[in-house]
Amino acid sequence: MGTQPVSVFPVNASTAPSPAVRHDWTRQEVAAIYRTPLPELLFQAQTVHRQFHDPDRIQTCQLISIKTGGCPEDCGYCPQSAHYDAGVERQGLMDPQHVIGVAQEAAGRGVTRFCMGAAWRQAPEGREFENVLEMVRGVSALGMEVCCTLGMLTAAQAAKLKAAGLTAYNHNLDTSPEFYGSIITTRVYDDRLKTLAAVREAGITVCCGGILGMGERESDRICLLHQLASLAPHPESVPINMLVRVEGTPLASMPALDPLEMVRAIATARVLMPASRVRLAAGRKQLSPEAVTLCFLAGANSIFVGEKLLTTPNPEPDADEQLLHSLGLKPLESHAV
Ligand code: SAM
Ligand code: DTB
Ligand code: SF4
Repeated sequence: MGTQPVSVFPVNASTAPSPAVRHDWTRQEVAAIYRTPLPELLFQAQTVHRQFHDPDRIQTCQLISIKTGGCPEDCGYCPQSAHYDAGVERQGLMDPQHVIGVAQEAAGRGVTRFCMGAAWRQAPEGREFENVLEMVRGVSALGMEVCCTLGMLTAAQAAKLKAAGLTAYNHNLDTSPEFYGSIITTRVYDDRLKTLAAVREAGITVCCGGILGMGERESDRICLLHQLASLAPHPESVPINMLVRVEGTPLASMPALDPLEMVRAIATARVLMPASRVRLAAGRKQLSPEAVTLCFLAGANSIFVGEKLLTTPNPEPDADEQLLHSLGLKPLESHAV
């Protein structure tokens, strides 16, 4: 651990000019930020957070699994991979009107971003893709931010999604390039970067983050954050997931991650990518309200709400509402229209 706090920002937040958004962070700088003594790191993250975001607002997003299980990829963390038996019931692509109905109900509860996930290696062509476009058009018409995560995309598919009203595409780098091959063998890091480039090229905002707690080293977490912060522009949305350990997957018996690693990673993401929305994504059910609060202090300003993530449980909606209320935090209003 470094002992010198890294002074990336001036101390006085109220008089300091907004720091520039940088894409040229060095690995050493990222490591030094990540290893800053935690109170100082939280202070720096808060300082930046307040220059770019309203500290009282948390965006609430909702996920739906529009096509579940049977995925040909072998991602070691994922209950939807056909390579493992995690007891997930396979389900073909949902009916667009059903999905739009779920989004409408979520919008009624103040949810402003709706994310549709599919267990595909790559987005299909033909009827199924047309149905996804219909879902995107329907959710977009509700005035919500619309996100999809469908696996790899071609440039032509990205353009069609954009034309249908897609505002964001989720495609995670998950971990460092070095550790990637220990978790997934059916695709390479570069495939992910290519899809991210196609999304960017189409004018869709990028949602890209990773998973902590898969047995990676601290240096892998630092390297993931460095990769994300080197994307230019930065991903507008950065989901930081804590591994949900699902029985039947190769990572089911990983030791639990120290929640303070989530806090450090979020604070580092906030400092590196000051204008991005940092999402405390999967794993909240395994975190105490105090740990979640520290994640907010570290600069997380987005969460998934609703009973389920894609296939695994999320905290009860009542508990989430109570937590946000007790912290005095309010949901962010929609910016999609
Ligand atoms: N198949 C597409 C893909 O992989 O891009 C989209 C769906 S996939 C389930 C979306 C993301 O969920 C993955 O990239 C991964 O980061 C995250 N994820 C999947 N299983 C997880 C788990 N058990 N714990 C935490 N995050 C997980
Ligand atoms: C992201 O980074 N996390 C979400 C969303 N993007 C698609 C998915 C989390 C999935 C957790 C495991 C599950 O519920 O299947
Ligand atoms: Fe398939 Fe996505 Fe799960 Fe990997 S993370 S197995 S690509 S659904």
